[in-house]
Amino acid sequence: MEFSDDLIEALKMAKRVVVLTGAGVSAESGVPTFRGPDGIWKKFKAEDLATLDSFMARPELVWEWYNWRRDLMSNVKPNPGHMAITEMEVMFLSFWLVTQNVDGLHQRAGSKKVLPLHGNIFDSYCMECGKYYADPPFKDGLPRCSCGGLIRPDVVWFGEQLDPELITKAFDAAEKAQVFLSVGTSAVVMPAASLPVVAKRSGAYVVEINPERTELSDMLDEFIEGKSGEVMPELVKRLKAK
Ligand code: BV8
Ligand code: ZN
Repeated sequence: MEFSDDLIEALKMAKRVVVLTGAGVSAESGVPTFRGPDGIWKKFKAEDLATLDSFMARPELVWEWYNWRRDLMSNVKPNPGHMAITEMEVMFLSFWLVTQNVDGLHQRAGSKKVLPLHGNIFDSYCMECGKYYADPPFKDGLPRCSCGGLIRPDVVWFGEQLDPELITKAFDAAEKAQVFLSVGTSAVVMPAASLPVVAKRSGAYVVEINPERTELSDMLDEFIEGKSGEVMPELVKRLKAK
C-alpha cells in the first residue's frame, strides 16, 4: 500500500507523535464498535446504559451489559493494528497512545505509553469506599463491597468527568505533537474528539485512518481509507524501510 511522501517525511522528521484510537482498532479483533452497523449501541442505547443515572436506576441491567462485554473482550486478542501501534512506541523520541477504548487490548499488545481516557472495563470499584476489585464478588445479582457499597465498572460514563490528569496529559501531547494519527474513531465523543483538532491547530500533521470518513475528515491533512489492522502494519513496515 502506498503512503504519501508528506506523511512519510513528517513521520521520519517527527520527534513527538500521538496516536488516538477508538473502537475501530478493536473491530478486527471481533469487538463490536459502538456506532457501526453491528454497533453495540444498536441493541442498547448509550444513554440507557453508559450513564450513572441508568446504573443507579437499573444496576442489574447495566452490570449484565458490562459482564457481556467483559466476557466478549476476554475471549478476543489484539490484532495486527494493536501490535503495529505498540511497535511505533519506540520509534520516536516521544510517543503517546491516547485511547478511548476500555477493552485493554492495547495494554495486552504491549503498549506502555497509554492514556486510557475512558477507563478499563476489567476494573471495578466500590462507590462507597473506592476499593478496587478485579473481579467483583456478585451476591443476589449485584456486586457488593465488603463495606456493603455497590461496586461499579471503572469506566467513564456519559456526563462523567474524565480523569483530570489523563485528559491534561492528552491535550498537552496533542498540542506538542508533530504528527497526530486518529485511528478507528468516529470522532463524536467529547472531549477525546477535540484532540485531533487541537493537534491540527497547533501545527501537527494530522491523519485519519478509518474505512469511513468522519466529521473531522475534511479538516485534517489526510484521510487514509482502510482498516487499522491493515494500514498500521503497512505504515510501520514502510517507516522501517530505509
Ligand atoms: C463529559 C466508556 C462533561 C463507557 C465512553 C448530551 C448529554 C450528555 C453528555 C453529552 C451530551 N452532548 C455532549 C456530551 C458530552 C459527551 C459526548 O461527547 N457525547 C457524544 C455522544 C455527543 N461526553 C461525555 O459525557 C464525556 N464526559 O463530557 O463530561 C462534564 C463536564 C463538566 C462536568 C461534568 C461532566 C464522557 C465521554 C466518555 C463516555 N464513555 N466509553 C463504555 O465503554 O461503556 S464513550 C464510548 O464511545 C467508547 O469509549 C468509545 O471508544 C467512544 C467513542 O466511540 P468510538 O471509539 O469512536 O467508536 P465508534 O463506534 O463511534 O466508531 C468506530 C469507528 O471505527 C468508526 O468511525 C468506524 O468507521 C471505524 N472502524 C470500523 N472498523 C474499523 C474502523 N476503523 C479502523 N479499522 C477498522 N477495522
Ligand atoms: Zn466499599
